[in-house]
Amino acid sequence: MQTAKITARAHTNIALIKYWGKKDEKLIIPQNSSLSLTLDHFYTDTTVQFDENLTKDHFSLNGKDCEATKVSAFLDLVRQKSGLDLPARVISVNHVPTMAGLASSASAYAALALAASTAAGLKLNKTELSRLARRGSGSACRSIYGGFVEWQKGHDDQSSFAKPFIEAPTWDIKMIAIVINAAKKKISSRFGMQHVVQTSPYYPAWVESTEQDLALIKDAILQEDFVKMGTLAEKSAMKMHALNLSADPHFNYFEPESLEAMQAVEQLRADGIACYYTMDAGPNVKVICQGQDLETILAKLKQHFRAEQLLVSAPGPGATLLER
Ligand code: 2P0
Repeated sequence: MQTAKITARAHTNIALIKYWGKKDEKLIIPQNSSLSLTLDHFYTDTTVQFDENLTKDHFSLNGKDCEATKVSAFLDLVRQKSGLDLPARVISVNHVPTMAGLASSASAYAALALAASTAAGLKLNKTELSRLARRGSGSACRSIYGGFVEWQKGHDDQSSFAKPFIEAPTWDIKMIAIVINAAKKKISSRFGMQHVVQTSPYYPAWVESTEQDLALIKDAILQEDFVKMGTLAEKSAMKMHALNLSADPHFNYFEPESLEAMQAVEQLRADGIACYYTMDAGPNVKVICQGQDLETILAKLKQHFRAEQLLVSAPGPGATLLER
């Protein structure tokens, strides 16, 4: 017996209010709610077929066979829910420029959740899909939706999922990813955030102040107040990185060029251009701006970085099934 072969596409997302720390490591319940923007430029296509002729799960990524342990653990959740106890073949392709280093577990697990649950015959609604994707990687629960998305932290498996905030923003927002180092990150998000929860004396202040930042950024987005939104996004990112600097032992994701990028953005701001930076668990800097300023900002950044290091994206859609 073979199930239908199902392909799903999901896009990555950039958090404007960051998720950094878990309450429950196994179920991936976060300490704080977060808010992101799904991006059109970076996505993953994943095909899943369950097949009784296989002896174990197979997983290929960008045409190469890979270790399937993590994918298998995720498929086990789908097998438990559906009662379909068969191995599967999973084929994933990341549509992210190879040098970008931006391939994200968010698009990967959102696409896998949709493709695997559909192939197994489960008809999950978006809330259920978001909860399932969360079990693979926290940020993946946000990639089920397009546009601005809020992950409401909840307190258990049932109550922790993402919700659309504004699914199809009419606002002309762009994000420039400055690729500084495409190598694999030194400290995984999973380890980094766990270490911070356990050792940073500032962690309780993060949780408390992030709730306020989240309420404020939602107001800013509703009012299409770009300056207010960007200011809050930059602040959330720097607070997250301050947690890493305050951990014991401390660590950070900055490289000299990350600081150079941040200074270039600050200089643009001093010159009257509204643009703000954010950074995740790696050295790449992402600049949020409005379409009207894109060319001016790119021209300035090209004084510091090669054109191939600058990748532009706009708000993108939620996870969807592809006809194959
Ligand atoms: C975020 N990041 O909100 C934060 C900001 C990176 C920095 O979510 O352990 O791959 O799988 O839940 O989701 C990246 O961490 O971590 C992330 P797990 P995940 O986007």
